[in-house]
Amino acid sequence: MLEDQYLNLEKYVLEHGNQKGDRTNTGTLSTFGYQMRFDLSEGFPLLTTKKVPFGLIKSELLWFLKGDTNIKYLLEHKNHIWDEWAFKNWIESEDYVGPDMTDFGHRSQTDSAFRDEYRAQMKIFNDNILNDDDFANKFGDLGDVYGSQWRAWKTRRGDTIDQIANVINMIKETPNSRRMIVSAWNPEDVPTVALPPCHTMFQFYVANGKLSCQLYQRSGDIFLGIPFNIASYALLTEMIAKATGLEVGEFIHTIGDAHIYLNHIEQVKEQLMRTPKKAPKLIFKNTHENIFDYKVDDIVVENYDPYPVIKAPVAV
Ligand code: UFP
Repeated sequence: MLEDQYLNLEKYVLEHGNQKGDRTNTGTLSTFGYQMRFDLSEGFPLLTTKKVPFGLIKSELLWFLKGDTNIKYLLEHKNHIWDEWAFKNWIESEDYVGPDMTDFGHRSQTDSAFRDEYRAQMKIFNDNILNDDDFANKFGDLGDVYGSQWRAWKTRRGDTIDQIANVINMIKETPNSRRMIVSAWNPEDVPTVALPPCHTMFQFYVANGKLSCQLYQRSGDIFLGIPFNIASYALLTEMIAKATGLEVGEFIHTIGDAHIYLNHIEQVKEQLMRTPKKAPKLIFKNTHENIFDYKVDDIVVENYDPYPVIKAPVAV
């Protein structure tokens, strides 16, 4: 079963993980250097042992691929994954006149009166982004996040590099190349950005008419983050294989610090009691010659019949 790769990671870290503190003060069980291999010809690795929201994964990936860094596109697709990062820019600006939102991430998890206030301000923020272009330009843009790192990496010379277009060209023209890498990690930015890239770099490999992709992820929240990351990179591999006329090979997921937060342990155990079902199928309803032209409705998963979601707090 495709999904055993992931369930084995959960089991391994539960049994062998080091108890370790972390930036969020939640505490983790953690291991260093772990690899999963998903043979994409067997199906699409969207977990069935709990529901994973493919729609959010898809719109986020298309957003990255467009080189877009403004959350407006995400909000138009009802995707709120990146809201907090943009919201922070707004509440720390002079334009913000609402109630004090300092440390909203922690306070909204522990203080229910504050949570209501926070939700009300977030709603105002989202409405402004969607309805006011000037506001969206000012506060919706996240700067140097994946979209710009992938499609418009800034060079010292003052121009930009489109790493995705370059890697697609290389796959087509020099498929034996060992240099087909996209990097998001910029040491110059790391000290100042809010969240240094978790998916640090990925590399493609072509053999026997099949395209494989390996991701190096520096840090992975096994219960909440990794299921998203697996599906996102599997989708990216499928899209790039389509664009280059290749079959799909493997998605190889290598993780640096792979951790289960201590407040996710019960959820992980609950998930491990479930028997995985057959993996769903990824279907392209429309294909585009240009990978940057895809719309969310062009891609669907079929035969996805997961167990229900298991709720868990996000470490902030
Ligand atoms: N995280 C993921 N996947 C992601 C992402 C974040 O698992 O795609 F953006 C998790 C890993 C870690 C936290 O638990 O978010 C980032 O914290 P840190 O920067 O301290 O590693």
